[in-house]
Formats: sequence, C-alpha cells, structure tokens
Amino acid sequence: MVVKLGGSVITDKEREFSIRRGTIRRLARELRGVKGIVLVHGGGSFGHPLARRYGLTGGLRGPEQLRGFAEVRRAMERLNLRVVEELGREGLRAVPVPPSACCLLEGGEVKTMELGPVKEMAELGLLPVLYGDAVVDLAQGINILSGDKLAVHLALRLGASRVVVGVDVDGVFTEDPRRNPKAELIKVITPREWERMRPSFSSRGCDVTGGMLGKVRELLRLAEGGIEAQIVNASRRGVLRRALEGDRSLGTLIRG
Ligand code: IP8
Repeated sequence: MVVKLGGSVITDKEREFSIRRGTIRRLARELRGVKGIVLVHGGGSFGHPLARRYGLTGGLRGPEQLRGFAEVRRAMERLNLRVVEELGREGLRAVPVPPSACCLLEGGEVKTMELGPVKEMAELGLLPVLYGDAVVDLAQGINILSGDKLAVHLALRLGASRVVVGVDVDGVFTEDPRRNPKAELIKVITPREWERMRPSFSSRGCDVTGGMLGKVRELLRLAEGGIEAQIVNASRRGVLRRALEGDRSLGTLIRG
C-alpha cells in the first residue's frame, strides 16, 4: 500500500519551514503495525514557496533556477529528516529515501526510477519515506516532482493494492469547502465522470503542483491500472487508520 501525506497535513502551509510535530506523531501512531507500506509526503511550507520563488516548474532558464533547485533539495531533505525522526520516535522503522537521487524526469513525467532499494526495504519490514522533490528533467533541465505523481508511479510500478492520500479536508468537494459552505463532498470519482463534473478547485496557501485538481488528475491514472485511491482527511484523528484498515466510507474514492 502506498500512503501519501499531504504537505498541508504535516506542515503549516501559511508559515514557511514549520512542521506540525504533534500531527506527525499522531499519524505515526496510526501507521504503527500496518505492514507493507511505502510512505510519501508532500512539500508543504518547505517545498512550495521556494519552488515558486525560483520558478522551478518552468524548467531551467538560468543560474537562479539552479540555486533554487539546490535550496529546494536542501529544504526537502530537512523536512524529510524531521518527518522520519518523529516517525522513528513512535517506533516506526522509517528510512529517508531522496527521490532526486534515484529518479529522472522527462517533461515533468517520471522517465526512470530505481525502485529496487525501496522494494527490498519494504519487504524487509522497513518503512521507506519518499517525498515530492526537485528532480533533474532530461527535457527541461530541472523540475518539481509532486508527491502525488511519485505516489502514483510507485503504486503502478510496485503493484500496490491501494493508495491512501491524507489531506486536510474531508475529500474532494464540488467547490472549495473553505470558501463555499454549500460545497458537496464527492464520494466516488471515476475517469468518465470526472470529465463531466470537473469542478473548479483551488488550494490554500502556496501550491506549485496543482492543488486538489492536480491530485485527482494524477490519481485517475491509477484507476486505469486497476488500483483504487482514497483521499481522506488525515488532519482528523483516527481517519487515516480507519482508511488503512479498509473503511471505504471515508473521504473520496477514485476508481475505474
Ligand atoms: O507537495 C511538491 O510535492 P507535493 C514538492 O506533493 C515540492 O505537491 C518540492 C514543491
């Protein structure tokens, strides 16, 4: 099973470089005892503001982007280390795995990724923890690989049974639930319906990888591979655990 924890859950997206330590510890306890997980986390207030400042999603245009690439990489390493340390304090055998060191992109899509170590670690009973990252792009020089895109790639390549995505809202809504109280939760999304109903989304704070719209677009690729995804509110106590235990009544299911 691939589990993605959104940057808005594990960091405060309104304040640069701030983690939600208590939330990470609670999520660690919810993950405890669940076997065969590969974990991915987002960039939150460590990755997105820097990536936007240096315009990294537009590819390499000059030395400024190279500097930005290095800064984003270091910031993401810092976030990842803090996450795995908190997970470790709750007894998880969490191991940092930097995507930029085992992955190449082409036009923003994963071109090659060495997955042997991740697979073997998971089989040994370790918890590999990857993340959205700044990655070399063979067509554009550099790019941002979102944690969602990475989670989808991992799930398809590793033959995951499911993907659970933890965010800070109750699932996918017809409109932004923070702006419109009449927004309705969408329980199930299939590729065919999505084209028809694609609502307008936006995400709070700064998100260079497309917010909820980008998330759903990526996760729909899993449906084609026969893998179900579930977007749940990991900011609510116990919800991630219930989803991991198979409760499909929570949040939004994305399936074929
Ligand atoms: O938060 C993007 O990953 P995401 C990571 O999963 C960076 O979209 C470095 C902005």
